[in-house]
Amino acid sequence: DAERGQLFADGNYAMFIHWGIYSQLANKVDGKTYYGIGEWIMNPRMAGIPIPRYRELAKTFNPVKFDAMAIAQLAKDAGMKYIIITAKHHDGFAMYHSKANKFNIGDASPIKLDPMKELAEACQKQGLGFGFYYSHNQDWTFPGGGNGPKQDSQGNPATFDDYFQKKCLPQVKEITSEYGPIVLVWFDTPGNMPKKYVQELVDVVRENQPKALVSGRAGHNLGDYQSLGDMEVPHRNVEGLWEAVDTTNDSWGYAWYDENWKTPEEILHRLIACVARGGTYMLNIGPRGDGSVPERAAASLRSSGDWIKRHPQV
Ligand code: FUL
Repeated sequence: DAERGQLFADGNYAMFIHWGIYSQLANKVDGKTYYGIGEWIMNPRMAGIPIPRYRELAKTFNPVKFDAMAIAQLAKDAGMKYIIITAKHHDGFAMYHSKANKFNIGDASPIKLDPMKELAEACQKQGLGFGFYYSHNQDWTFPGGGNGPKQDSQGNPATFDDYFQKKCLPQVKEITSEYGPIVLVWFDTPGNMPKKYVQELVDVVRENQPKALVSGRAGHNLGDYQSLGDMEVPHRNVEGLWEAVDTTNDSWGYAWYDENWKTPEEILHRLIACVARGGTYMLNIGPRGDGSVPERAAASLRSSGDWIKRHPQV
C-alpha cells in the first residue's frame, strides 16, 4: 500500500526504545552480572528468574525520572522521524495501562501514570510519529504464551489460544485504539505461531490504524516490509522495503556494565549505510529503570544529529 510505505520514504531514521521492569535489574541479579541482552534477564539463558519473583519487580518499578518530552526532544535533535517503544516484551509486562491484563504498569506498579500516553502525546507535539513494539508470540509469564507456562494457576493445561484470546488480541486492540495515530506496530519473534493468529492481529491493525506499517517479524509474510537481523547493517543492496534495527551499545534493555557506546561517527556510518541502500535505520536506546536515558547515548545521538542538520541533502 503506497500510503503506508510513505512512512519509510519520509522517515528513514527512527528511535527504538526497550524499556521494562527488567531495566531495573540492569543485568544484575543477587549480585551476579549476566552478560547479554538485558530484556532477556528472566529467561533461563540468562538469570532464569522464577515467575513469582519476576512479578515482584513490578512493585518497585517507579520511573520518577521518565520525561516523555525530553525523550521526544532527543529523537528530534537526533534527526529521527518517529519513536517505537516496547508496549510489551517477552516478559509479558505491559508498559501501558492495560484493561485486558493486570500485569501492567498502571495496576501493578506504584506509578499510576501511563508513560505510553505521555510519550504518544510528546511525539505528537514534536511532530514525530509514534508506534509500539509488541511481543505477540512469546509471553513468558502468561499461561499458554510462547515459551511461557504450560498451565494456569489452578494447574489446568493452557494453550496458545488461551493466551491469544485472553491477552494478546485484546492488548493489540488496546495499543492500536487508545494512543492516537500509530505509525507502525513492531511484532517480533513469531516462532511457530500459526498463520491465522498473525492474520487476526494484522487485521486489527488494518482496521484500527489503516496507515500503520506492520513489521516483517509479524510472521508468515504478513508484514509490510522486511526487517533485517538484530543489529545487522547490510554491506550490499537489499531489495524492496526494508529496515535495519540496531542499538547504541550492545544490549537493547539497559545493562549497567555496557559502556560500548557507538560514537557519533559510527552512528552516522551505520545510518548512511542503510539509508543510502534504500532502507530505514531504527536505533535503540535503553532507558534505566528510573526512566532516565544514559547520558552517553544521548550525547552521541545529539552530535550525530547536528551533523545531519548540517548536511540536509543526506
Ligand atoms: C529480538 C528480541 O528477542 C530482542 O529481545 C529484541 O527485542 C530484538 C529487537 O528483537 O529478536
